[in-house]
Amino acid sequence: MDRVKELSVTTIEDGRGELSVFESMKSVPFEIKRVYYIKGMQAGISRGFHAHRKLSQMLICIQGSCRVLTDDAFTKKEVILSSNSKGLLIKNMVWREMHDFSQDCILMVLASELYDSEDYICDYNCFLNEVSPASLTMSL
Ligand code: T46
Repeated sequence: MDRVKELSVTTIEDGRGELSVFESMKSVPFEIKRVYYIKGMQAGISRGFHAHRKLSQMLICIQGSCRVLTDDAFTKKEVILSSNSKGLLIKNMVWREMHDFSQDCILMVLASELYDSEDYICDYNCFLNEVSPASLTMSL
């Protein structure tokens, strides 16, 4: 499944702590136009449940952990994010769900586009109907 990829994040650790680096078009394979993070999830809460028509993103759990389910309409994949040294690249036209957030989880997301509510596909059957070779715009 090449629309979802685990990437390593350069993390420099010294006696003072850790520093992690994200560079557009280098370790992050797109121009970063937006950064957001989610935190403060209550136990049992899940998020996501949508795909994006155009947007590609890289998810990094900078604290705590969560489980990310992805589905490109052909293959489902589950990844546990529990380290700030691992990023999960999710290209456009991939259904995603985030589950099992730890109480201290901070999930940071680097995005290839500005926020656009029209880019979301929130109905799974609509997502399946829209998947076509022409819709798969981003390649590594
Ligand atoms: C994704 C996963 C990983 C904004 O106003 N601007 C923004 O940039 C974003 C990301 C969200 N919002 C608003 C839209 C909703 O009213 O914030 C509210 C919560 O967003 P949403 O329900 O989409 O949150 P999640 O956690 O389900 O999904 C988010 C991203 O929206 C999505 O692109 O892939 O994180």
